[in-house]
Amino acid sequence: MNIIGFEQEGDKQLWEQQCLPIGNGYMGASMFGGVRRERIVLNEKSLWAGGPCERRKDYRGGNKRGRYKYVKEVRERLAAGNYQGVTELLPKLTGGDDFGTYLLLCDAVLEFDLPEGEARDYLRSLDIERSLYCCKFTVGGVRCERRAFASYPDRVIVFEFGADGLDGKSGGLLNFSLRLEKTHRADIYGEGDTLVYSGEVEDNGLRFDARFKVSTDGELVISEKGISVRKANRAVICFCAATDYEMKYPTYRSGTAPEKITVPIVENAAQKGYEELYKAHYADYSEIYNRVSLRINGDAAFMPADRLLEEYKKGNRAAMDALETLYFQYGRYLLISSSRKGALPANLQGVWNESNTPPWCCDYHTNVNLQMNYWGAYNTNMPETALPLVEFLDALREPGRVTAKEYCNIASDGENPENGWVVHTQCSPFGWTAPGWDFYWGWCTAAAAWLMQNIWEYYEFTGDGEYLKGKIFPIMRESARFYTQWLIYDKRQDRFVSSPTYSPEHGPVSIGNTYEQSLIEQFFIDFLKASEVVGEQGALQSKVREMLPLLKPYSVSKTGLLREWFEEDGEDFDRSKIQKNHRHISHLMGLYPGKRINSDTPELMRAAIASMNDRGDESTGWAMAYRINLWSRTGDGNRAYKLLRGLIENCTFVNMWDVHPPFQIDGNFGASAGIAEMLLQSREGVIRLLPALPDEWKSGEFTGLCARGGFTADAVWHNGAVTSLKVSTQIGGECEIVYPTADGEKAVKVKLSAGEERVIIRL
Ligand code: FUC
Repeated sequence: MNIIGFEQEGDKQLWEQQCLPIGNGYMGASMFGGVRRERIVLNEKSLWAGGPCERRKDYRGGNKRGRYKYVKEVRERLAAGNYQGVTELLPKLTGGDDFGTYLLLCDAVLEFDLPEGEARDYLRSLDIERSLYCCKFTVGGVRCERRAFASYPDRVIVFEFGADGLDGKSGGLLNFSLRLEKTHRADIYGEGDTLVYSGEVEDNGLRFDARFKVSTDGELVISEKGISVRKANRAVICFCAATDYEMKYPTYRSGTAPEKITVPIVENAAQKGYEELYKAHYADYSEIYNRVSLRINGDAAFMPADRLLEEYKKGNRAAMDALETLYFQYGRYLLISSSRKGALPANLQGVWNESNTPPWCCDYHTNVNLQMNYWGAYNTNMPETALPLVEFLDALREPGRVTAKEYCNIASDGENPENGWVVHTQCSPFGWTAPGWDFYWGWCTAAAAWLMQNIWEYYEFTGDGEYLKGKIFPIMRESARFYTQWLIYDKRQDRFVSSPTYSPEHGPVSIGNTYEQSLIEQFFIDFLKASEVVGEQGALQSKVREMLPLLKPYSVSKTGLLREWFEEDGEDFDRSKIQKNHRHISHLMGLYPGKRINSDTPELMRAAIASMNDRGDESTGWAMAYRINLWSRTGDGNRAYKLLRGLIENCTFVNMWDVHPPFQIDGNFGASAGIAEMLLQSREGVIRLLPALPDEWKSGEFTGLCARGGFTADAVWHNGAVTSLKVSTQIGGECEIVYPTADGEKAVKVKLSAGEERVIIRL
């Protein structure tokens, strides 16, 4: 099933629960679908407060000067075992509080004049296969149909409104007005057939321009009050918004008036018209979306989303199959809709946001969330959705160098212009890379190492060596320079450590916690592989090779758990700061998304499983999604399924958005990636089919899931056994495929040339 639909009007105040989102990476619209009154929340992804501007001439991305002195002192005290003694210094290891926030563009409020009476046959739906929103109903002899989609190729959001007489004769029944609410400081005026909303963000003077260009067969009046359409059958509004933001340090301004972008876009779109625009949108969207299909057990009939969720909770199997496949594809829909090349990456809410004070500033959180947003990009066959992340990280290098200098004394200069960059727990489009304004959530030196995993995997899945060499590798190389200088040798622990460290977001301050050490270790492993691919060997690679075995991230506690803190079993260790069942489960990075803990490391795997049991199966949205992936990697499909079920039952709104609370989109993305991980995993040239299949998924089929090495698999299964299997590749290569059959596990080795596909089991 691929439709999220409602048969009743929802409460328009309950944005995070009721809206249906459409987007094209640059912009988003949240649709509520009212009969007489419609609220549309509009967003433009670069519309942020904060950053450099006239009134913040001294903006430095949150970086305070010369903080490395305190870091040095903290390191020395920690190394001497004086853990208590660092508390007074930690407030020095923080950034400023001039972070800024993602903003709402505005609300569009529409009022429709319709005959009296109750609306009938109401259906508001989001068809994620067609990437099309629709709201239709009849009232007092009038059939209304309103559609909307967000086109990436034409960079517009298109709204279509129609009204027809049920008698087939009467016309001119479409009468409505549109006005803007919750606007920023702006001029709002009519310009011919276009409503213009043009202004600037009060905080930083960021200029924006938004245009609603109307085509209608009725009477049209546009003024500063908004749009009025009378006696029409149909009206189409082409909407485009843009700002003068540019992802470029240090000014972050393009110098181009935003109307230079919006005017040609809406003119061009209006010329094309609805049908042609939709055709181009569908071609673009479906080319990505249709690469992957999934069916679990039988085919599912449509059920309204609220009922679907209710039936799910009751354990209705058909509803569960339907909702699980929907949830999987919805994650893909949301990423295609919120992360496309040319725009900023998906933030904590993708691109959708109804507030000027959204939770956590609706930012780029990098201690888990931004990474999780992109977990499904590769295995669910949409690598191009990750390109905005690569661009974003590339652009973070310059401001990240300032943080490296001020906090770590790792300076870039004329001789060493790319000597190391870093980012901590959060960042903004204005290159805010400093630690947060409180050490206990804000300090996270391994965030960049983790992000490197996200972009290295672009190569692992696509095999695009040119892109690796030209774009990804330079970012990785500069990170490698950073970490080789940041790590220090700790005599007592006999290893190279990151110090100080703080395991997100609980526990005491420590040296070389498992989170940091394991993320840096995975990064070093990946960096050496990347160096081989691009053919670069030198002093940096030698240094990484030398440090790698001395990172020693993992150890097992007295009670058989994977240690989150190296010092965990020591007498002085402050256990009071540990929160049992904490949502972050940061010591398991090596199990997922990393690859160091696996079936070839049984002792670590046992400890990891014990740790997951210790942490428990109840958590907040994204943390549930994380656990699905973790359990998948252990091969325990039933446990992964239990987490998926928990996520859907307890952490999902009726519009299928993930609840932290509040709404946070990483849980949607993480769960979608996790479902793929239950069906296919790949590591070191081995592809495993159905590695974590739950008992409930008796039969099913998928097409287009991706494996490392550039392979794609299609499979059908019955009673846990693969009954049909095809593998293909665009780039050619060798792999081993392991799959369950009715007579046990089978493994075959295949060697394919570029563009080849091989049927391994025919139906
Ligand atoms: C992580 C979580 C918080 C929140 C934030 C956006 O740091 O620990 O709870 O989800 O991201």
